[in-house]
Amino acid sequence: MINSKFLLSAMFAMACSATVFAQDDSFDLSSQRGEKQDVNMVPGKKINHHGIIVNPTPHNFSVDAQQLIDLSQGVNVVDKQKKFANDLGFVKQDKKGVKLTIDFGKKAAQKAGLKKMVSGAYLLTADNNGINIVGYDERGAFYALQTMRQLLDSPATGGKMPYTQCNDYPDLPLRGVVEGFYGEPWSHQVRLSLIEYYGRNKLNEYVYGPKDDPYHSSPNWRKPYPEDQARNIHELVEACNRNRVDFVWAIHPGKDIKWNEEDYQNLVNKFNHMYDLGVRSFAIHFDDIEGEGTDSNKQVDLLNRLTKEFVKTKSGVAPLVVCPTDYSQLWASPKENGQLAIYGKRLDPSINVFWTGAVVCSDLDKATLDFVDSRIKRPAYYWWNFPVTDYARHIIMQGPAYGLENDITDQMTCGVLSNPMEHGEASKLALYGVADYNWNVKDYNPIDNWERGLVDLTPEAHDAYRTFAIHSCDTETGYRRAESWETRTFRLADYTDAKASALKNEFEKVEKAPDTMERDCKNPLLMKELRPWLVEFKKLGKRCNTTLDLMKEFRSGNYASFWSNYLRNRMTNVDLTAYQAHKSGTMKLQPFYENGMDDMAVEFFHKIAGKTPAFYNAVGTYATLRTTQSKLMLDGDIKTFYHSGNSQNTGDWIGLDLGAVRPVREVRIIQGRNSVDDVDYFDNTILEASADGKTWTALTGELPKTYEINWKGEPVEARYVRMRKLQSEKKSWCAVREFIVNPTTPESLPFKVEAADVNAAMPAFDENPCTSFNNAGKLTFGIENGTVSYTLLTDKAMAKGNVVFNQYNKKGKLISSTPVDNSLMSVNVVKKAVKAELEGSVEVFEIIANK
Ligand code: 14T
Repeated sequence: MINSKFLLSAMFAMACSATVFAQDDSFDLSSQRGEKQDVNMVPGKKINHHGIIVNPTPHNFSVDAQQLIDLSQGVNVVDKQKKFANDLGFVKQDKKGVKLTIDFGKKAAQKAGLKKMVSGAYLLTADNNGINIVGYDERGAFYALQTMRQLLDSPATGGKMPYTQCNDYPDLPLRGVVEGFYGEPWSHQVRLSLIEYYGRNKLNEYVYGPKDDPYHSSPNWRKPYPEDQARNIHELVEACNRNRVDFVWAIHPGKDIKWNEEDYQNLVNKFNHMYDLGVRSFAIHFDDIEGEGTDSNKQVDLLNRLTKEFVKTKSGVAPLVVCPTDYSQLWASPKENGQLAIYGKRLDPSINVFWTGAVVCSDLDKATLDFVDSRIKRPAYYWWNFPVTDYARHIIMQGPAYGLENDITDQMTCGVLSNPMEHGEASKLALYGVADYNWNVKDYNPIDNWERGLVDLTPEAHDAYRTFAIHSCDTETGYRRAESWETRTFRLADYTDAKASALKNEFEKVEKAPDTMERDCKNPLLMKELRPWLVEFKKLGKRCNTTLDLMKEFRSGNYASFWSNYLRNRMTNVDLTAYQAHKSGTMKLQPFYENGMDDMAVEFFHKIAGKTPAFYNAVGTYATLRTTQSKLMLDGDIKTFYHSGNSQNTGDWIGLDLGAVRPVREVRIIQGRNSVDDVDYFDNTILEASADGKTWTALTGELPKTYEINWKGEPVEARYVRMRKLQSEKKSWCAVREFIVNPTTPESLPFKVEAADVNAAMPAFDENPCTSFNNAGKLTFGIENGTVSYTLLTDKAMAKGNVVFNQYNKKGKLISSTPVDNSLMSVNVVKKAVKAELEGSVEVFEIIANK
């Protein structure tokens, strides 16, 4: 059941990536697990348009850019039905100028030979007789003007009109946007800016349904809008009318609707109120609800009665639209008595029905349309949950709009609506693609569209915007999107100067892009939305760039300088928190940084200590274990967790590679997102160890329903430790908050440690150079026999005051005191010394005893 905001966002992250498994009746999303985490590549490639850019891509389009009509004298507009006076701002008008005739209507369209008699179709010709526009309807003629405007704006025409033949039409009748996300609804200003963008890109639907508008959803759907908001809605309707967009006002009453006369009247009253504000199209959203509101027959009764008593009696009202509760194949009942089949049998045929596809955020394919269409007995209205980010609000999706099959027809869907991000301006890039796809399904080329969209949106800064966008696409755990597909990163072991210099080039672009956009981008609304991400993006570029420099320095063997520079490239907690709120580069850039820094720390330790550090890597049957996400179970923080991103099966395992065969004496595992009632854990496991990764020794017996596994015993020589899932029915994902092998404790050390907080000081002795603690006063420890010197890894540059390394004899007398003046330094053990002490305020990474 959905009972908390946290659960909601965690759950739909998963519901956004799954193979299909239909459920019967319930809406228990916690049992609806996503499966697939594959990231499909972006199809298509950039093409040469020879300087003629029109979006959406027209059908039957030919332009001769060698023959240009000069419009500098102005055009003589013959607007036969006097509808376009406000749509011609892009040309100068002059009665003596080139003739531009505009007409529309079925008859005129037939006479002119339009290829398809559908709303929005038009013919645009330009030659020595002038410019001629014939629309199938007013909208079609308006679209012809959009095409003409784009031709004049195209680089190849220099503001002149090329000879043109364009017999164009939309493939899908309903194209547009549903403001249907959770989170801050768009501002009035952004909505107006978007509506104009719809018009320019031949989108004709704007469904208004922001989940967090209180007057859209429960319980306030019954109330009229306050005056100022009502005025704004009226303005939106007018803006839509100007742009030949249908404004559809949606209501979300299902959380508390009572199927009685009173609530029916409440709904009609609200619709009448909206009608008075100019609204002529209405939708009812029954998504994300449970209980009474989900009753399919009652939903149908309501919709059919409204059709009869409201839609058909008021003048000019368009047929209703509905979002069913079963809007996704993930839980839609496939049965005869399921919601979709009931709609199919009973719902008024004029009503369109939304559908999100195989899962909540899914690609569009024929298989899922077949599933829904055969049940609802009409072409579904595709609600595409892209680029919505309400389930991953730290992400801004700037990648290509892709995942839409090229052989979809209007017999399968009546159109595609995009549910965008709460960042409206930053969603335009995706909408540029949605508009193109809807209009011309077969020719849709996602990469090419994205390349054009970048230029269209930020003509003055498109290179910089491209650099930001290509590294800001994926969601990590939700609807997976290709990212950084032109960037080749590498691990330290594979370093070559050639690879490094290619990457350096890219990182420099990343570092510079934010400043370039600040300087050149002329869209303040867009900049306002992107800015928090741009700030983080620049820092990301810088630390990646420095990582390359560090690799070079490390390889040159200048370890002292390397270590002090390395320290400055670590992310502080403040850096981390800031990055986590506004992430980019999650697929390649940040992993390059994290892996690079880890690799160097490991190799560095090897070089200076002469042994393999206790730095462990996750291994196992899940692909996500090989990504940096698996570090969340190795970070010593029990609030964060690794999440498998795939369902569990008997035989699956999650483990650690200890880097070398070691005596394993203790293992601690904390499973689940919590240890009380979470479903995401192996509910039947066994703990095993192996020296070679092939033959495994059981450390425990069968462990049913055990969130926390604690094992301690006679040391076993092993390089790998794992928990393996034994027989059970559970199919959910698996979460692990911590996976600890051989924790360093005061008892596990062969010498005595004294400090204000002894446990907190353990990172100094854990043989892991990536962990540290902040020494405040004195850290004292016994000197083992045979120790000739100590290597100290600290952060001297950040130390407050003096730091000294003291040595004492048996009687407790101070016999040596050495100032610590470098972050990497070695101190010899003096004769008779039995105790050592580090004194001063300094971050300590490792104290290595050399024997
Ligand atoms: F109406 C639907 F088509 C739909 O997609 N509903 C919501 C939508 O408002 C939201 O923006 C979208 C993307 O997060 O997903 C739907 O909301 C969900 C989906 C879940 F799987 C809410 C909770 C879930 F667990």
